[in-house]
Amino acid sequence: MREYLEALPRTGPCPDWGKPLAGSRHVWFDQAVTYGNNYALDSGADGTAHLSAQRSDICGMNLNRPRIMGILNVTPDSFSDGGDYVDFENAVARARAMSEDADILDIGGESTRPGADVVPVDEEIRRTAPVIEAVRSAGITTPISIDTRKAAVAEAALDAGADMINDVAAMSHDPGMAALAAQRDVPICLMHALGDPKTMQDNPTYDDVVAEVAAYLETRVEVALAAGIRHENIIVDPGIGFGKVLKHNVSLLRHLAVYHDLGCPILLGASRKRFIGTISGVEAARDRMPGSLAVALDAAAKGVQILRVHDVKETRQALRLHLAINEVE
Ligand code: HH2
Repeated sequence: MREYLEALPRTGPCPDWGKPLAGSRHVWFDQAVTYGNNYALDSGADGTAHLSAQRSDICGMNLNRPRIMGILNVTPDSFSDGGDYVDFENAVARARAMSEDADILDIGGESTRPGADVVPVDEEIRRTAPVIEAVRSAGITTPISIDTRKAAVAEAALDAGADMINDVAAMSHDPGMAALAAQRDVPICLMHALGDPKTMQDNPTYDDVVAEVAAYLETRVEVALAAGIRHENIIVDPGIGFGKVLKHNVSLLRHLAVYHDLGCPILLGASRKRFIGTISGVEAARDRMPGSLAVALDAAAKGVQILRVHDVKETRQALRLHLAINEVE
């Protein structure tokens, strides 16, 4: 496994002696360490240009400031909003409400919570494609991402008006996913998961979760490139809660800046997840919004470009304040 460079992120407008982190308008760095070894490099050192380079636009969005991906689960059993939006009208109404504050809508028809069963392809298409069509017919133009591990579901969603693919299995569940993303030339998020949802929380173990997740994502980026997916279309995600216990999630969040070394935009999905309940002592997933905001702002301060959240309006308000204080004028 190679060593990864971790920029030490600082918020605020970038001074003369620093470099913007991934082209950010509110996060910069003047030091990067080799993850794990605390080997400091100065700002002029070779090897940090890819840490500061501006990332490519995704779905026409400049990623020099954090973007919000609003979650719409059209499932009966998702861990925090299961059953809320299975009704067609409710789903479109929720998409409309979120589109006021979200930069992307992430629509999913299969829960990937720990222990969840696989949903048959036909059923997943039946849940998602008509909702995407209806959202488009309703004149909602916000970019749509399809949250699926299956190429046939992604294809039906793209045909119905979706713009990007969010694959929590990083194209390992369905090898057809890589060819589809390449052929349709759409952005794809590659997320790390250890095992599949059914078994992923059965005692996951790592020697070094941060480095192992980075190495996995790096390999999946290579697989994607080899399949003809353009680098500009690849997003990476460390996969909070997917085959990780509390200490793993905390390590990943502490060292999120390591993933800038992969040269792709970073997406983070931490919203309302179990570790927030464990740390804060709040049992009900729906009551974990304040903890979710704390994690979202911390991730934004580490230069994470896309925040996948349930509480879109609240996250927008928090980010507005964060950017008002820290962004370049
Ligand atoms: N988390 C979930 C689903 N999709 N996609 C990405 N890229 N990153 C994530 O962390 C992620 C994801 C799980 O959350 P949710 O959709 O709210 O629940 P469920 O899987 O139960 O539908």
